[in-house]
Amino acid sequence: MGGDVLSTPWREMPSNKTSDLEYLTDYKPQNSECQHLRVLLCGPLGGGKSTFINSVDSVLKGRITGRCPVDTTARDTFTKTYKTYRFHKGSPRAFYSFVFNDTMGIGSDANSGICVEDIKLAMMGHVRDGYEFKGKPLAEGSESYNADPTLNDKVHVLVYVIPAFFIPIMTEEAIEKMREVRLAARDLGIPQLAIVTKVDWEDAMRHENIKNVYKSKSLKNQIEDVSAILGLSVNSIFLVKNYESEVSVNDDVDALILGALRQMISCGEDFLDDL
Ligand SMILES: Nc1nc2c(ncn2[C@@H]2O[C@H](COP(=O)(O)OP(=O)(O)OP(=O)(O)O)[C@@H](O)[C@H]2O)c(=O)[nH]1
Ligand SMILES: [Mg+2]
Repeated sequence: MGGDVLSTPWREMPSNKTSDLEYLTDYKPQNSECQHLRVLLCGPLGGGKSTFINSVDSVLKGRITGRCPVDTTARDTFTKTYKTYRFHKGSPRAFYSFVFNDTMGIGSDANSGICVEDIKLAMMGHVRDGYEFKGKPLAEGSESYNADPTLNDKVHVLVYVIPAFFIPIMTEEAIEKMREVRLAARDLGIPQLAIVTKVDWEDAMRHENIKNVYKSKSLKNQIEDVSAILGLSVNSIFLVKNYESEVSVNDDVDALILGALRQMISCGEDFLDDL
């Protein structure tokens, strides 16, 4: 997993932490029917979806938190429940005006992981919080099925969470499932972005070198691979290192997370604004 580190970056490292934080703090959907913007995370099992939610919480709080349960044994699918995560702004009952939904991972064969139909139902706002994913899609008429979703319940931006070095080992079945999700999001008009996590798996990017991620040729290739598989433009794909074992936050890690987060919110806002 080694790779060349170029002397000049192929994309600027995000460096506007203060302005990104301000943007996120002040953000409110312009659309008056909507109280909060909803981001849906999906992607392969163990890709770092739940850890990304924790990372966002840590960046916003300025300290490491661990609200969303994650799998540290990396054996099997870990997230089994559909859940909305809000982020506290500091004072009681004050929340950021964006929320995240975590999903069960997409499996590498036909019978593992989330049913793609459930991702589609979630995008349309039909899945109620607390729903336990099963081997079959959520049935219309069941208790967890929201038959009459409001704009607040619907998803406003879809984010794929893909770990670095994953695309070459993806199975045909997993590619097909992602394709199905992509086409469903397209038909619903929902904007789509991706983050490539675990960039620290690239040997040259460990620890203090995270600031060099946008100089890594190998990580540039990762983004191009994700772009080819998901049909997203390379400028909608961002490199991220999640907080997975750290005890304190770090400026470079924060910058990557905040830069990606800001893009998610502004794309979702464009979608809401156009409705
Ligand atoms: N080194 C490193 N490890 C990470 C990163 N992001 C997540 N991990 C680890 O990857 C493992 C899986 O992370 P999760 O957040 O549970 O992944 P998930 O996508 O929610 O997985 P499912 O719920 O099973 O689909 C955990 O052990 C995390 O600590 C990262 O950026 N770098
Ligand atoms: Mg998870």
